[in-house]
Amino acid sequence: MTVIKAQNKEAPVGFDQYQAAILHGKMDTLVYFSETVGVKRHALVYLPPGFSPKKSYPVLYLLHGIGGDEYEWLKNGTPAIILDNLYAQGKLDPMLVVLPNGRAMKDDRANGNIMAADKIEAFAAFERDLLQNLIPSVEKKYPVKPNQINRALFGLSMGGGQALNFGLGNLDTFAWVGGFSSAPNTRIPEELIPNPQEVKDKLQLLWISCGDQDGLIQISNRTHDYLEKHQVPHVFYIEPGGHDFKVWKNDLYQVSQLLFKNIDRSHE
Ligand code: FER
Repeated sequence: MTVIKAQNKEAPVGFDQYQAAILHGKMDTLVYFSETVGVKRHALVYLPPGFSPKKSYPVLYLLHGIGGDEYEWLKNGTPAIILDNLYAQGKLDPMLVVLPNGRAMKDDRANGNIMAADKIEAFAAFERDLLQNLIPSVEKKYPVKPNQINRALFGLSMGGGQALNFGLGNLDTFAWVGGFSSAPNTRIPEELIPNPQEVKDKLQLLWISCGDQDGLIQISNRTHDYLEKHQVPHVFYIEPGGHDFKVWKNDLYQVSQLLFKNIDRSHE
């Protein structure tokens, strides 16, 4: 069982500070037609420094929370800065990062009552949009390595619940799965992981993290307890902090360095 202790593993000072003197990735916008919702939808895509259409890349799908949309990570989490800095230090395997809108409904803005039943349902409906509409559109527009081993699904809070539900529910589509401060939309462990052996066989990484002051920590604890009971290897990472972007930025810093590494690519 892999357990990372938080104390000496937090991101170093400056990890989220813009540095002019290094190479920078680019933010792109993907517009795709969603048959699931019946409208055009938008996702942001971070292309790593040195991106070339002649190469091909694995993809991290990174999901937002209940009060956010496809811009939430960009506005509050500075993912491009964090990743640019890690690339400059040679700490990442090149990947695309897709920031979708996880509220699969016609008006997908976080307006009005963000807890309204139709909006909560739209977070569940995003599973179909992701699998049937977004992923195929990403793989059509960008030079992307296909297959489960090259897809990661992570998210924060409501998006953490989605990442765990959809990732563990589609083990042939994603090999790297995790939730940051996952919300009550996370399935109960018995439904989330009905077949622990299959998770052991198919996943490269299962990540559960939460701030130690977060009111939702019980969700992560119960998932971890079940995984431990069934001896499913995973990272359980409890870090100082609450339900906020200080924690999620640190999570992105930690997780991105684990992704797509140590895989046998001899067959590609
Ligand atoms: C809830 C509390 C929090 C809930 C969702 C959240 C669906 C989500 C929080 C977030 O995304 O930050 O009871 O129910």
